[in-house]
Amino acid sequence: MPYALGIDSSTQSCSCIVIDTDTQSVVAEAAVNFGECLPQYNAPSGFIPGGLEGEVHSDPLMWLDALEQLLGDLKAKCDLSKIIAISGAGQQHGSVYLNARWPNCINTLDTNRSLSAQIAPCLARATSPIWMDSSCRTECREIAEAVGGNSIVCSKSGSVAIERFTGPQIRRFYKISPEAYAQTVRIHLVSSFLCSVLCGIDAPIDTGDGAGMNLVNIHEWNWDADLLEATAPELIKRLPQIAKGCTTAGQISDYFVQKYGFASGTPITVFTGDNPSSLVGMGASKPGKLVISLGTSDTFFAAMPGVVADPKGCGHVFGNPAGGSMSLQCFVNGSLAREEVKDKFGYDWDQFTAALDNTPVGNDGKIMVPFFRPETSPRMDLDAPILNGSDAFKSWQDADAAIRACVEGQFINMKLRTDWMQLKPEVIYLTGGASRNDAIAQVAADVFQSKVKRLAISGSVALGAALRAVSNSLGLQLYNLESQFCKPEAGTTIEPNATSDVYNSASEVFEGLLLKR
Ligand code: XUL
Repeated sequence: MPYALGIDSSTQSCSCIVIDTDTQSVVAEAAVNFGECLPQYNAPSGFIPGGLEGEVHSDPLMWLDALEQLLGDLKAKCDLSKIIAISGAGQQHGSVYLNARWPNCINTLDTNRSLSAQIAPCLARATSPIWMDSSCRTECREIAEAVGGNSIVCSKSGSVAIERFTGPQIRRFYKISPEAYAQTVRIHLVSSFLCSVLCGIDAPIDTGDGAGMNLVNIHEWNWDADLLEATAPELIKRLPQIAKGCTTAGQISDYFVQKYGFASGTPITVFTGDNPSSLVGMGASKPGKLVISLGTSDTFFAAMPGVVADPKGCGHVFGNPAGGSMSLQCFVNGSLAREEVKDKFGYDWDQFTAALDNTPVGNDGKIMVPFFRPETSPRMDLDAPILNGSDAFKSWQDADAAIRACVEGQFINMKLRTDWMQLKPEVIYLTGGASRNDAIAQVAADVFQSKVKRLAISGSVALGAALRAVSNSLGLQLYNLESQFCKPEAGTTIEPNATSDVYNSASEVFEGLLLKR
C-alpha cells in the first residue's frame, strides 16, 4: 500500500496524517500539543509569553522535540517504511536564524542524540519571531520608504510591509543584533527549516510561504533585489532558493531512516505555509471555492484566477501550491477573541454554543468590534486604543448577547475586509478547530448568506501536505487527488437563514464603531 505523510507544524501543536493512496483512507494520525507535551519550554500556547514591545517568539528547539515525539508516536501506530512520499507545512512568517555549523550538522545527525541537542549550537538567534509578532513597525516603514512607498512593496510582494512578515523581522534582527546577524549564514521559515532537517540539506522556501516575507516578487516568483536591499545587507546569500509548491526538496536523511524506520530514499516535497497547504487540503486549489479557517487566527482564502492585490493593504497574495496564486486575509482576533469572551463570563464551550443558539440573528442590534490584540484586518495603529471588545465588556452585562456580538462581529468584519477579492461564494468551506461548532458555522452562513460545508477529514493543513507529496512524487494531478480525499461531510451542510438586511445595517454600524476607535 503506498502511504503518504503530511506534517503540520502550527502555532500550538505539531500534527500529522498518513493516508493510503490506494484505498483513499486515513491510516494514522498523531498530534503533539506544545504546551501540554513539552511543558519545559514554558510556552503554554506555543509561544513564549511576556514578550516586550510586541515581540512574540517561539523556541525552534521545541518544534524539533515535538517532531521527534510525533514520529515516535506515529511509528507505534503504523509502519513508516510504507511511506513513499512526505511533505509538510509550517505556521507562516516565523523565521529561524542559523550559523555556519548548520549545513554540516543536519547532514551528519547522530541517532543517539536528539535533534534539539544537536541543532541547538547551530542557532544564531536563540528564539524565532512568529506571525503574532508586532514589534517591527519602524522596520516596515523603513522598508516601504526605501523602495518608494507601500504601494510599491504591495505591487512587488503582494502585501504592504507588515509587522508579522519575515522581511521586517529580519531587518529588526539585523538592527538590534548586528553581530548575530553577521554570524547568520542561513535564514529559514518554519516550513523550510523543518523540511531541511528531514532532508539533511538546505531545502528551498516555496512560493506559498515565501510570499509571506515581503521579499519575493510575485510576478517573477523569485527574490526581489530591491526588497532584499531595503531589508538587510547581503541578505541574498543568507536565503535558500525559492521553489514552486510541487518540487522535490530532497530525500529523507539517514537519521530518520535509522531512528524511525522510514524507507531510505523516500522523497520529500518542499514544505509550504499552513494556509497554502490548507487550500489544497480543503480541495480548493482550483479557483471557485472559498475557505474560512477558524484557528488561533482566523483566515479567509481562495485560489485566484489572476493576481489582484488588496488596495487597502490588509490582504495578501501568496503562491498557490498548485500553480498561480491565492488570496489570503488573516484576522489576528480569531479563537483568541472567542476564548477571551467565553472566559470573561466564566462559560465553557457548551455554554458558548448555547448562547449563540439562544440569541437572535442580528443580536437585536447589539454589535461588538471583537479586537483584543492589534488587528491586521483592518490594519490598526498599534498605539490606538484598539481594545474595543475588552473596553466594551464593562457595558456587556448579558453574557449571551456578548458572545453573539463577538462571533457576529468577527464575520461582519471578515465580509467587509474581503470584498476586494471579488468572490461571490455559493458555498463556504469551513475548517480549523472551531469549524465543527454548528452554532458558529450558522453565524458564518447567515452573515455571508451562503451555504457552509465542512469536510469529512479534518486537519486540512496536514492533509494538503500529504496530497502535495503524492502529487509531486507520483506525478498525479493534484486536483484529482483533492476530489478523492476532500469530500464534504454528509449531512452537515448549514443553510443560511434569510436575514433580510439585518447584516447590511449591522455592517454600517460596525464600520462606524471602527472609525470611532
Ligand atoms: C497568515 C498568518 C497566520 C499564520 C498562522 O498570514 O499570519 O494564519 O499562518 O496560522
